Amino acid sequence: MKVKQKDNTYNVGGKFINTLKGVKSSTPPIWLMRQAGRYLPEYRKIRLEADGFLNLCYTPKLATEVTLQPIKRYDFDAAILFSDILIVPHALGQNVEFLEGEGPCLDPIISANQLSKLDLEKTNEKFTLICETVSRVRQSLSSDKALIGFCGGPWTVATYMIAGGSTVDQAPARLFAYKDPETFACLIELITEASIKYLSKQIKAGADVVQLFDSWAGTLPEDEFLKWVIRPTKKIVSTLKELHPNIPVIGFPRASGPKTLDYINETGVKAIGCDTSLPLDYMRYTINKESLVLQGNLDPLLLLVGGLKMKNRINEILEKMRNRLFIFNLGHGILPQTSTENVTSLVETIRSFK
Ligand code: 1CP
Repeated sequence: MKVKQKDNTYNVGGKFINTLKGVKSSTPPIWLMRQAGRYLPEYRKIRLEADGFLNLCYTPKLATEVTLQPIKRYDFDAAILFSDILIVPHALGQNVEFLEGEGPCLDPIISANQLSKLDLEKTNEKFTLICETVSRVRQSLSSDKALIGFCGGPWTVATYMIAGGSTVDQAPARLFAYKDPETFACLIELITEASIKYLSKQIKAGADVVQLFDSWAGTLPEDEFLKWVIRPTKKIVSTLKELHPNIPVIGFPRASGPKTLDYINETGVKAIGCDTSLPLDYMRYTINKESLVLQGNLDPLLLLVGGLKMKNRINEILEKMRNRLFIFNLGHGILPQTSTENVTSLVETIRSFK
């Protein structure tokens, strides 16, 4: 049970949850997007033992171990469930594979015919397996650490379902939405319903907070952004608020630039993940909403480079975010080539900031 203490702090989730509830601390809580993954030798070892990436996601014992690896090594303030945003299409019945060295490969949705074969009822079995990992992690994690559940934003998930994988700009979904908006709206609605069901199940299993990864949000012009990013996100956030009023939602509408303000004002997210391209002054002063928690936004390439250049930028970010509700993170996922020493140095730099 998450109980509010006399001093206004909370008993589960430590500094991370306290920040999300409006309690400031001397240095910000830290986690990194994609913190469990290929840059870690201990991850690569388990990944070799597991029979494929999806199998790793669906094996609670191994997925639990991988989720906890970055916490053991770096003492981050939050663990993020080890899974993937493409679990939702897979659970709905779409064929999804992760080919070695090539990334995701899906049987693309090219018309209403493929869409009609997907089924919300089918998701239970796979969602249950993933949520078994959530409850195992929560049991193993000390109470001062938070557990982040997640799924993809409906728009971003739809881009993969339609393109059948990664492309440079995920344009096939944009094209589909222009040509056949009715069918596209049905797809977005299905993903939205599945996401609500999935996140709610993660929360019941022990997730203390959830993040929506809308990595391709920035590709849309404003009208489309409203239809395919803001409205579905608003539905997810408002339904989760009704079902689980104490669970904060972090939105990450990557590369949305000035549309980030509409996203914040319309969706009701508690925290906003800022990507690398968002200026610090914009974060600190233009997003003028003191109750909103900011998260971000060190360039993952600077973490790769390390040394003084990285430290200087970290200090610049921390200085700008002084006295602001803030969670330290990267502006996008950690790169597989990143050295583990640079991550150690990042954590030390943040925790020794005065
Ligand atoms: O071979 C391997 O080991 C697979 C590499 C890998 C990993 C470690 C993939 C394939 N997914 C993941 C885990 C993952 N993915 C997590 C949990 C771990 C953590 O954060 O520590 C999360 C939150 C994701 C989210 C995810 N998957 C996003 C959103 C964030 C982002 O980076 O933009 C996206 C777009 C995906 C799709 C995906 N999964 C994997 C790949 C190679 C891709 C395609 C990425 C692309 O299009 O560039």
